[in-house]
Amino acid sequence: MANDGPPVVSLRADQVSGEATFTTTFRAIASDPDGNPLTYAWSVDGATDPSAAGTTASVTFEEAGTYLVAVRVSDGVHSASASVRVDVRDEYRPTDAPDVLVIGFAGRCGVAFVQCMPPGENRDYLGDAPQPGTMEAIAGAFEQLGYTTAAVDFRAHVDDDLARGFGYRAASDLVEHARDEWIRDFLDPTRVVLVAHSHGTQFMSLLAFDHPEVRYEYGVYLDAVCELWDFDHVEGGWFAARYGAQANYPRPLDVTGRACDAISVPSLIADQHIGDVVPWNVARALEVQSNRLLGGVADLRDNHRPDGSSGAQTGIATEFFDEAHTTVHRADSEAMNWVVDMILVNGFAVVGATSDHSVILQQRSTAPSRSPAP
Ligand SMILES: [Ca+2]
Ligand SMILES: [Ca+2]
Ligand SMILES: [Ca+2]
Repeated sequence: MANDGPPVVSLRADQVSGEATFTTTFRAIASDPDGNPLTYAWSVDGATDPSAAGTTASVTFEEAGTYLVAVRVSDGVHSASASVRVDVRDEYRPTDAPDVLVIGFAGRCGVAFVQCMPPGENRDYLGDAPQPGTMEAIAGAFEQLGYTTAAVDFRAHVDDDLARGFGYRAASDLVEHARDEWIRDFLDPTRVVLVAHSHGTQFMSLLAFDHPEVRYEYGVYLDAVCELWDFDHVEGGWFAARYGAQANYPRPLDVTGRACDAISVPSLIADQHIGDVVPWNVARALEVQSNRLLGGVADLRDNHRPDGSSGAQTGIATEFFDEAHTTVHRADSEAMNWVVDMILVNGFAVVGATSDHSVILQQRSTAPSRSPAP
């Protein structure tokens, strides 16, 4: 068979621009004046795509950028090429990322759960159902507002325990994953909400201080207490020995893991518990304080911002005179009903706003009835 002339080729694509992730099918339309049999070689930005060898190729675009998809057709002697430019945007988070990520920290066992040896046996009880059902109640509030949610709860402990749940390190990893994959600079970032009970509030606050690059829509402080914290985490360097590399973190804890007199706040004489200082990247705090009168443990300090401001600057605080430390985190408590109600009333502030003082925050001493989503 004669082979005097080169082949001719043109390239068609069913999509040449769009939001990642998407897959485009490319189709080479080729002919040869001599009728020679043709072979096809495909490339993306000059790199050969070995998975495509025929007249069509499928390419999946996962990252933003401009790509040149080319096909080279050969009749064995001569060849011809054609290419198509593909423009890929990535302005929106992946479709499998939730609207709202709720991160919870349980408190110390031995108070809410008596049959254990704290802190080693602390466990992630906030996700237990039906009681206390804390995570489900918070996530349910956002679902009632029409958002998809993912809720993950952690124990008041640095490290993971297969039997008792994940600890602070895993929560930090989760925040970094959300930041890199679900938030980034997307126009519809996943919103992050924090909730913690008792000792867990120190870890929750630590997480927010540790990741100032992440915005947290709410911090729900359910009776933040520090009693026995030093006994658990400081004496003997127990916390420090397990934390490691603390000098690399901008956290307010000192090297011994002291959380309960860690932050100096202007206008307050005593150094504050980190669980009583709401960092600026937590948009709104919902602070619950339990019954102080009937004995036992309670949050005795109102929350402040790092500059000493309080009140509407932080969000809202309410004391529940009828409820104890061991019940304020239960889904059926007056306190949790109030928390859910505040979320339903206020929803989210506008993304990108650095501060928002327009929220509806009412001081209440008793729980309101549930109101429907606005
Ligand atoms: Ca030819
Ligand atoms: Ca995307
Ligand atoms: Ca407090």
